Amino acid sequence: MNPEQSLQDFMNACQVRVEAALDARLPAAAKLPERLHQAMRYSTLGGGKRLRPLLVYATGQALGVAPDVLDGPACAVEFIHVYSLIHDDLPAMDNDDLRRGKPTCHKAFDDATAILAGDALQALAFHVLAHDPALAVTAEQRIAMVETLAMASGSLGMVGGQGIDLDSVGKELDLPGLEAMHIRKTGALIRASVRLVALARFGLEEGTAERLDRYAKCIGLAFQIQDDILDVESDTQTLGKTQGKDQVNDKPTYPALLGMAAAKEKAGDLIDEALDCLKPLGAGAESLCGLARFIVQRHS
Ligand code: GRG
Repeated sequence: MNPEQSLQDFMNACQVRVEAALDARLPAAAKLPERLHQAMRYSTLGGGKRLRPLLVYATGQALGVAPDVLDGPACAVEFIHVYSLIHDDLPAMDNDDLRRGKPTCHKAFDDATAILAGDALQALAFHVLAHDPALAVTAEQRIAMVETLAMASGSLGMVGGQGIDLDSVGKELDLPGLEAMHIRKTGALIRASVRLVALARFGLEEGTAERLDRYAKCIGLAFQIQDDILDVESDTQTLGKTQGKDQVNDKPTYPALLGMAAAKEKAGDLIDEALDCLKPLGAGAESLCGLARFIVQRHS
């Protein structure tokens, strides 16, 4: 099997796995309040690359933590991600009609239901981490995992990055400013996806945890650079969301600041650095290596 094929197999298997795990953890559509639960299921199920859950399972593979232990953390990071997408698409934020190839939550339902669906998915993420019976860890580990996800999601993480983004409209962000925004907005949750598994692994040596954290930080930034590149070079159908919005909204991006060629080079350098971090982990880190490459090779 060539390495690309084995990555594709790994991704397919994890995507199927996490779809079932998400389905099982979401409230049934027929459960009161039905419309809210339908909206949560509509936005969560049947779409997206599932990059953050993939990182959870791939880190588990590298550290010898079994997938069934990790279904809860994989769902928790995806629930936070989906909540952020629902809220980001609202008229008060990015005002988008299309997400994952279908109408955004507030278009398919209404603004108020979309706000509630995002709120409830966020709460569900923490419920799953705090409660999931298959997550075989000590109470201390569980608390550390809840704390990690809370920090990554809140005003010092993802929401803080969105805050910087909102403040930056119509202003010139320089490269450090742009980086500070994306390290929080996109990077924090990607980093948490890897860190949650390091926390779930008993007796992990500090050096390995640090290398994994550096890997995650590099791919998080590379992911955002590629996102900016695709906003210029791809099309709405392939992306499953409206293409070209960064330029229309006059958003600071890596291609705008650095030029397209330098933006691609920077993304490539970050992936090289990420791959370097994984070298001491050996063959078990193959999927993490593959996901790093996938991040800059993806088309959507
Ligand atoms: C509004 C609470 C709140 C937070 C907003 C992360 C974020 C902060 C908003 C998401 C909007 C966005 C388009 C961010 C840019 C990068 C990004 C996270 C893209 C979407 O992630 P993918 O490509 O999406 O992993 P899929 O659909 O594949 O899961």
